[in-house]
Amino acid sequence: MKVVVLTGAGISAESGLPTFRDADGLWEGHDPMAVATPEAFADDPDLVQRFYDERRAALARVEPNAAHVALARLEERLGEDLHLVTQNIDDLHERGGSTRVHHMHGRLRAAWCTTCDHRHEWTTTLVDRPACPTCGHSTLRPDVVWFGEVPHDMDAVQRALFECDLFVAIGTSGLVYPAAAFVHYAIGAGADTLELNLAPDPVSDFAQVRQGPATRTVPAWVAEMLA
Ligand code: BJW
Repeated sequence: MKVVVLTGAGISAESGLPTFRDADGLWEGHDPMAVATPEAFADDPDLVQRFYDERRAALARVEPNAAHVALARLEERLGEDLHLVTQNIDDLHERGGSTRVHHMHGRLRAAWCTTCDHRHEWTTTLVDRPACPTCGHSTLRPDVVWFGEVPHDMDAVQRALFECDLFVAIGTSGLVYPAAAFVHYAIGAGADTLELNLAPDPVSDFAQVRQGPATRTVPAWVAEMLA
């Protein structure tokens, strides 16, 4: 069986990383969504760099949870028949044991040089304008996808969606495109669809919806898949 799993911020919430739209308030007086744009970066680069520097530091303090680990077990069983696509920029899937993850919105632990276009693994800060290890210019930004930018790996993800038998969305509000449209691609391909969410949208396009925290619903679903 070919399976595509899409994850969102909800899968990492129980590891201690805040979601976007459930977040209880503002970051330094700013809506996190308003900071995640190229316009915000052009207007106030220090503010945006600090936002990502703080999240990069927070990532070092958290651990993958039972939902990340369960998906790694599913990969062990399904191999290349599983495509794990995440909107998250954290690395909790990898630290939970997954080895093939499509990071469609980029990665927090990577920096992209807008001068020479090289990407570098990055675990420290960017607000202090470090030099790019390749070209020496101080033009590194977080290697993440903001509104209006093109998500990564879309050809591979779309191919997987058109071929899948089952599409599962975990912990995402389904408000941001193109990820929000994946369920429709999968339905068009004749796939079964399942949503796992703490508070699913009452009007859902998914054939089946299971409500609950990811650390409960994901291991339970994976156990069914492995049975
Ligand atoms: C739990 C839980 C628990 C909590 N257990 N569950 C008008 C119409 C249609 C589209 C557009 C439009 N105007 C503009 C667009 C396009 C735009 C867009 O979608 N805008 C919308 C606002 C409408 N999209 C883009 O610009 C994208 N690019 C694009 O479309 O390019 C064109 C193109 C596409 C394809 C091929 C070629 C070209 C880019 C979007 C980039 C989004 N970037 C961000 C920031 C990334 C960096 C960062 O992390 O800071 O990505 S925004 C933010 O939202 C982040 C997330 O990945 C993304 C999705 O959020 P997510 O994961 O769903 O989180 P939440 O907080 O919304 O939801 C959490 C969920 O978890 C909730 O449902 C909870 O219930 C649940 N939950 N605890 C289980 N314990």
